[in-house]
Amino acid sequence: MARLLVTGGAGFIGSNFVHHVIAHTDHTVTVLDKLTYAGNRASLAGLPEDRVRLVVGDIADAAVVDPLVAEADAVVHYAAESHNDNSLHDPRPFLDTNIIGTYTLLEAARRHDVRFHHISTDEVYGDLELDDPARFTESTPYNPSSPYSSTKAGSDLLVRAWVRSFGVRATISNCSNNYGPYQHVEKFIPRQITNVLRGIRPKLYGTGENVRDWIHADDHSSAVLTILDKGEIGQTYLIGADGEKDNKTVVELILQLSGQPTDAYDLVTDRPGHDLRYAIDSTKLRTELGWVPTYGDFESGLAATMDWYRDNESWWAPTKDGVEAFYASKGQ
Ligand code: NAD
Ligand code: TDX
Repeated sequence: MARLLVTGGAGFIGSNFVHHVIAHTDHTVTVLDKLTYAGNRASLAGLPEDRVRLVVGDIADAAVVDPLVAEADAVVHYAAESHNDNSLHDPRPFLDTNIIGTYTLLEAARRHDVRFHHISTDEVYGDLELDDPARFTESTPYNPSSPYSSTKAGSDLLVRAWVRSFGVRATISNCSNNYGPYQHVEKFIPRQITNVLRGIRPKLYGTGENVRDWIHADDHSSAVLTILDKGEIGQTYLIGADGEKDNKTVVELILQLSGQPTDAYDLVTDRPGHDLRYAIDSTKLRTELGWVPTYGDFESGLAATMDWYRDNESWWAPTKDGVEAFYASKGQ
């Protein structure tokens, strides 16, 4: 049994991780979350109160962070400003949370010699051509494109420096695009699912050719637990489940599963600097630590996610109109 401090545990992937930990281990969890527009207490509803505690606070506030890190056996650091489109509109919160917040946590982990796992993204590697047979590996050079991905790259480099210079016991994982329950409706898959539920046509940026490598959030969680358990200090592990799909194919699948014509979508203004393709080679995690994903079939995982949004309208409805108004103001 371990005491985990999970930052950003009221967000999409963090809350999926907390549910996974409660279901599959006997660990206790303290969630540290600022409850920004992306955090939601309701994502932690139903979890046992004797095993999960929510502390509302900022990871960049050392006075809040220090005692929580001191009492933990391990920190699992999910908290971030996470949306590329927002980072193009207003980059400042990305620097404050992703850079200064990570620095603040690392200093506390260093002071109290606490095991640290840093959650990051494949976007730090930039993008690949559509016809490139290559996939990202742990040795691909960093080449981020957006304010979001550059601050995530910066946070990864801080973790590496704190390992090398100060002996912090840290690991890093860079994961591909996640889907599943509790994802904010600003993101691609929930935006299109809830559009269809509301009778709005799905919106594809540009030509819809861009490729993302989809993994179910629950598989991301099992990978992170595997790294916490067996990962080698100082190492980086890429997490992916061989789920490459272009955006048009995903929208057509959502429409088909909803019983709608598969061409009932709109092409809208492209994202500036839009990364073309991401693809992960997760051989290291699979061969060295023995991790395997369980959601092999994207279509059934997507159908289950669509059911979740249909059954949980009260979770997403309060944010939907504001998100659509923001996109409409940008022609998206
Ligand atoms: P999210 O935006 O859904 O959740 C982020 C959470 O962090 C929210 O609960 C928010 O309230 C909290 N938060 C933000 N700023 C904070 C601060 N200063 N102090 C405390 N809490 C704060 O994000 P997500 O999609 O769940 O992503 C979680 C992590 O996973 C991020 O580090 C992201 O870079 C990484 N990641 C995401 C994906 C993906 O597909 N979404 C893929 C790979 C990696
Ligand atoms: O309405 C849309 N239409 C559209 O075509 C939206 C919101 C997005 N898109 C496209 C842009 C991307 O090619 O869909 C793809 C996925 O977009 P997002 O959900 O915004 O994800 P992405 O930019 O790929 O980043 C995600 O994966 C990596 C997460 O948001 C990041 O936090 C993570 O690091």
